[in-house]
Amino acid sequence: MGYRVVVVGATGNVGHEMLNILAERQFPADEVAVLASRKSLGTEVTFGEKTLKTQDLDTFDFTGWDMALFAVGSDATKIYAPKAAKAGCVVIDNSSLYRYDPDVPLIVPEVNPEAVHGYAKKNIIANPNCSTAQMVVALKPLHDRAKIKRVVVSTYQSVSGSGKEAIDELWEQTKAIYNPTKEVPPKVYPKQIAFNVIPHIDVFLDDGSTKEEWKMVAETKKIIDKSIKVTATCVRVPVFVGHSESINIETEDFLDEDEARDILREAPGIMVIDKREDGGYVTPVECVGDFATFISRIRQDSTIDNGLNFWCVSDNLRKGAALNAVQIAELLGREVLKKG
Ligand code: 11C
Repeated sequence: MGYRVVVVGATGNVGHEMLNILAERQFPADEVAVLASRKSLGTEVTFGEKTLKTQDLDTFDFTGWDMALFAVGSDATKIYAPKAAKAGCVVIDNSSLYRYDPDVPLIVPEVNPEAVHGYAKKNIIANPNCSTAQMVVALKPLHDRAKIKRVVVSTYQSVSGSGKEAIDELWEQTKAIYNPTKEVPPKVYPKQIAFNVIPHIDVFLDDGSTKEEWKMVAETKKIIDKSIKVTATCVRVPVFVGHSESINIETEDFLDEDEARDILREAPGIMVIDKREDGGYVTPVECVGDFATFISRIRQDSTIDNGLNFWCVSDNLRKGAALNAVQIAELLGREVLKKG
C-alpha cells in the first residue's frame, strides 16, 4: 500500500515541479489530489502520464490523506495548513510561515534528516528558502570536517524565485529592449530587471538588510549549527531559473582546497565540476531540471588562515523548493509513516 498525497498550489511554478518530481522519482503514491484556489479551479495539471483536475482548497477534506505538500503563500498556508495537520495529514510547507517555529522541524534531507522525528508536535515540517537549501547542502560536509565559524555569501538569484509574473516581466522587458515602441515598466520588481541586477530581495529590515538575507542567516543556524555566523547579500539577476552563490567560509581547522574538493565530491546531493580552465565550472542554465547542487571554483582564501571560496549553483525550483519537499516526503515515509 502506498501513500495518499495532496499537492496544494498545483498550478504554480513550484507545485508543477512537485508533481513532476513525484512522478520522476516514482514516489510510492496510491492517489494524488491537486488543489488550487477558486480562481484556478478545474485547471488540469499533468502528473506523469496522467492528467489531474484541480480541486477546491477551500472545501477539501484532508482526512485520510497521509501528507500534503504545500506550495502556496504564507497567507493561504496560515489558513489551510493547520486544517490539514489537524485532520492527521502531515504538512510539508514551502512557505516561510513555520520555518522559525521551534516546534516545527526545518529540514534539508542531506543535512539534518534526524529532525524529521520532531514533526509530530504540529504535524508540520518546513522546507527552507531556496537560497538556503543549496548553500547548506555544501556547508554541512565542510562543517563536519573543519567547523565553519563564518560564512560570507553573495547570491545571484533567478526571477523564477518570484513566481510566474516575474518570469513574464523579464521576458517582456527583454523583448521590449529590441522593440522600443512597447514599454514594459517594472511591476514585480522595483527596477528594470532585463539587462540589470537588483540588490534587493524581499522586504527591507531595520538594520538595512533584507528579509531574504535574514532568512539565509536564521535558516542556516537552525538547520546546521546555531554557532555559525552568516552574512549575506542577495541579488536578483536576469536569469529565468537557477540560483548562483559566491560563498566564502572561515573554518576553525585548516582545510586544504584539494581535501575540500574530495569531501564535496563524496557528499550527498552534490556534483563537483571544478576544472581550472575555460568553461570548467557550472552556470545556472546548465543546472535547470537537475537534482544536484553544483560546486565549482573551489579555492583557498589567502587573506585569512583558514578560508575557502567556492561557487554554488542549483535549480531553485527543484533543490530550492519542490525537490527538497519531495525528499522530505520520502524521508517521512521511510523513517516515520513506513507504509508500503
Ligand atoms: C526568491 N528565495 O528567490 C526567494 C523565493 O521564502 O520561500 C522563495 C521565498 C521563500 O525570491
